[in-house]
Amino acid sequence: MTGRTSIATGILAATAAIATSEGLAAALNLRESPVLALGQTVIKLTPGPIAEKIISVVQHADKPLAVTSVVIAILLLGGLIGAWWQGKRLLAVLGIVVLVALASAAVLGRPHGSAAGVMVCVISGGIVAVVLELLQRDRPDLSPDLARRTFLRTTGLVVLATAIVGGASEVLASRHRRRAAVERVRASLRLPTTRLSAPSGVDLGLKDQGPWLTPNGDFYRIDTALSPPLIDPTTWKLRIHGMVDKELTLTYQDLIDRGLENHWITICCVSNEVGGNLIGNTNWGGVPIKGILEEVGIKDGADALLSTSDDGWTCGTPLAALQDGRDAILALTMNGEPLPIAHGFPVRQVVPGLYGYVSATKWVTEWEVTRFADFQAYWTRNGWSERGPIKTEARIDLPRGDVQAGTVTVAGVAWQQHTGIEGVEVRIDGGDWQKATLAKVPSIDTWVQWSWQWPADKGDHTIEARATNRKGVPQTSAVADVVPNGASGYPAIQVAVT
Ligand SMILES: Nc1nc2c(c(=O)[nH]1)N[C@H]1C(S)=C(S)[C@@H](COP(=O)(O)O)O[C@H]1N2
Ligand SMILES: [Mo]
Repeated sequence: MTGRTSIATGILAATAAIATSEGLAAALNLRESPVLALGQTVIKLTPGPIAEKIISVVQHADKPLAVTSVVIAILLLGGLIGAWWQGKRLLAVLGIVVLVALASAAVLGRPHGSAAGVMVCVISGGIVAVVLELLQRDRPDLSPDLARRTFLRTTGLVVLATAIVGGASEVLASRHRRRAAVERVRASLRLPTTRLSAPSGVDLGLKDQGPWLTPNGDFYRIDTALSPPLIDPTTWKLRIHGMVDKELTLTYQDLIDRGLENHWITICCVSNEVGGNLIGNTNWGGVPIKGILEEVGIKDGADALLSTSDDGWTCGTPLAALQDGRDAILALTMNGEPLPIAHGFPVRQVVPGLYGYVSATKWVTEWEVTRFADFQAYWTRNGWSERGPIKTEARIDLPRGDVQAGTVTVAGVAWQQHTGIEGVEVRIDGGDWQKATLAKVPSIDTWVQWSWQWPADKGDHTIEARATNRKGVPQTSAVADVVPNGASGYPAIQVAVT
């Protein structure tokens, strides 16, 4: 067998092992296959600034990218194992052991990892050996021609079996069934909430500018979940413990019984570049967090709420922001409907004035009242700041593309949730700042749309904007990267006027 053929058989053996592991994971109803668990581990171990660069380049393809890189790594290792199988058996076996060990560690490191998952890894490792033995076995008893045909037939059978098992496992994967079941429950919920329409005057109604009220389907999504947690609200619980006078466990019905408040709140990601669109505004229906904290009683010295999601993501929120009376809520609804699964169904946190990574835990299941000195949350461990108050920012949405000389509408949004925006100014080619007109807002917790009529001359021009908050402080011109606590600097666009 040539070196190239033995590498190819190794890649095929690895493919068969992946198909087997996916098939077993589906048959055993595992929450996650080993490949998914490995992908999650890659996401978790990627250092923050690197993760940030990757997200900024590949945008929402970050999740497929994590899975693809895991699959490619497994196939490469498979190729090596195939090359070693005949001459360096010990190395080849060691390669399989390493693969099984890494996959098992990834499975066990996940919140719902189990012994069954490890068994799937072991069996799949065995498949690599079985396939290599089948395909690379020496057949001195056969004529070269017959040996070749036998090899091709066996290879064909392995490919076929791999395709069938892989295809079936994708169809049968338990997450599809569980997702359908959770979607059915979600659709049947009748929550005591009203669908608010945007208050009058908030939307300038300009063509090509996004609406003030972001539709759920257009709302940005940021999280570390390769496949979102699928939670039945009837079994959902929030366990509250730590530095509290009395522990408390809340059910979905408990929250409904407390009554849902609706609040307009804009949420924003710390990874939003200047001018970026990782920001959205909607009305959230939920239960005030402040009252729940009062009920459990906070012990002296506590300054943080460490929240954990069903998928093991963690978030540290300053208690002060949850107790100072702002509309921090445990949200059940988004724009009048139960939270979409991707946005945290059944329950998530929403806190005006803080970036999502320190406040907006989706699929939340556990609260520990504690001290910042005693823990590090997911993104803090990865290089982001411990606390993430939102910076004053403006974004320019219009004009899009080149325009004709004359009066041109320049427009955008500006925000600093829970401080509010007092004014926005625009300047052309570094000239004087000109006051833009602001639309209305229902509170200081949302973004505000702004516009300015520009008498545009022919030529290439740079448009910049800056917002000033309601404390009278203009946004900084200092350019900062999104790491460690959010981007800053004036948004700018280049326009050719013809
Ligand atoms: N469970 C969980 N919650 C999470 C995250 C996550 O990765 N996992 N990401 C946070 C971040 S960084 C942001 S910006 C917001 C985004 O919420 P959205 O996807 O509903 O827009 O969710 C927050 N809540
Ligand atoms: Mo974020």
